[in-house]
Amino acid sequence: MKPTPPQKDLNRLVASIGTTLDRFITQRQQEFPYAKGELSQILRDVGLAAKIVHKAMMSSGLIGIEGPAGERNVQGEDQQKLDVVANVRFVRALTRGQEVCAIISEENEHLIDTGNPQAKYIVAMDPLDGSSNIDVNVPVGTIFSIYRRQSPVGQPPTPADVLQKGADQVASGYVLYGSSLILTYTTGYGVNSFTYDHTIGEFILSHPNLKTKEHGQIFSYNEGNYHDFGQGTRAYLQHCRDQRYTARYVGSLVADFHRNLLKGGIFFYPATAKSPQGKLRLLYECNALAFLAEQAGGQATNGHQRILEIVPTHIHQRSPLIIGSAGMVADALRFIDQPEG
Ligand code: AHM
Ligand code: MG
Repeated sequence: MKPTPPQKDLNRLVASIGTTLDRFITQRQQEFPYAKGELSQILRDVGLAAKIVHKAMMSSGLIGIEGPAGERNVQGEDQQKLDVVANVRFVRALTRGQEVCAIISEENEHLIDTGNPQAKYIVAMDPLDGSSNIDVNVPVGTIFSIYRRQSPVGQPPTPADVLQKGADQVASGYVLYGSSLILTYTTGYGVNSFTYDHTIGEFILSHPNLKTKEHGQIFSYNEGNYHDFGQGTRAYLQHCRDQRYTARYVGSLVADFHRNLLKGGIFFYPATAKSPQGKLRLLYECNALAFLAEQAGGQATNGHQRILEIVPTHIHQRSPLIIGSAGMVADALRFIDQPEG
C-alpha cells in the first residue's frame, strides 16, 4: 500500500472544482414548479452553444471565419462570418433541445418557427453582439431573453408571442467571449455568473448572487455621438467628467455591461441623428440586460420609461438605453428631466 500523502497535499489534489452550471440549474429547478425542467434545458442548450461558438472563435483566424460574410442582416449591417456561425449554432441548439417553439434573432428578419409546436418558450437573441469587434480580437458576446409563449401550445407560434414587455421575461442572460468565457443569467432570483473551465469542459459558478454598486466610477458611451445627444444627457456626461469618473467604452455592449456590473458604472446609448430611435434592439439587447441589471440592484431606462415596461410593436424595435448602477441612472434621469434652456 502506498503511503497516504500529507493532508495538505491531499486537500490540494482533491480540492472541490466548485458548482457546475448543470448542477446549479438542477439545484434551482425547484424555484420553478410550473416549468418541469424545460427552462433548465434551454439554459443548458445556451451553455452548449456558447462552448461551440467559443471553440469556433478560438480558431477563427486559422480556419478563415473572421471577417465579413458578404451579406447584410435585417438591420442593413454587414454580417461577419462568426455572426452567421453563432446564429446557426444557437438556433440549432435551441431547436434540438425541443423546449423552444420560436426564436427571434438579430440575424433573421422573421420569427424562426423551430417546428416544436408543443414547446412553451420563445427565445429572443443577439447571437453575436459587438460584431464590429470580431476581426480585431476584442471581446464580443451573445445576449438572450426567454419568454413564455402567448398562443396555445400545439399551434404554430406567432410574432405576437414575442411582442411582450421585458417585465414578462422568465429568464435572460449573456455569454461573454473575453479573456475568459463567461455565462451570466437570471431567472428573476438574482444574478449568477459562471466561468468556463476548458480543462474539464464545464461552466463553474464564479460570481454567485451578483450585486452591482449603488454608485460606480465608470461611464461608458460613444464619444463620437456626443453632439447628437440631448442637452440633459450632455449635461450629465459633463457631470461625470467633473466627478473625474473613468471613461470606458469597448463597443461591445456585453463587455461594457459586464464590466460595469462588476465594478459599478453607467452605460449610455441614447438616440442619435443616425439612429433616432437609439441603436440597440429592445427585444434581444436592452430587455435582457435590463432584467439582469435590475436583479443585480441596478436600473435601466430609455430616458423616460423603465426599459422593462416598454411594450414592443416590432420584433427588431430599437430603443435608447441607459443602464447601470441605480444611483448613477437616477442622477442621469435628474439631468435629463430638466427643462431645456
Ligand atoms: P451589433 O449587435 O450589430 O454588434 O451592434 C450592437 C453594438 C453594441 O454591442 C455596442 O454597444 C454598440 O453596438 C456600439 O455601437 P457604436 O459603434 O455605434 O458605438
Ligand atoms: Mg450583432
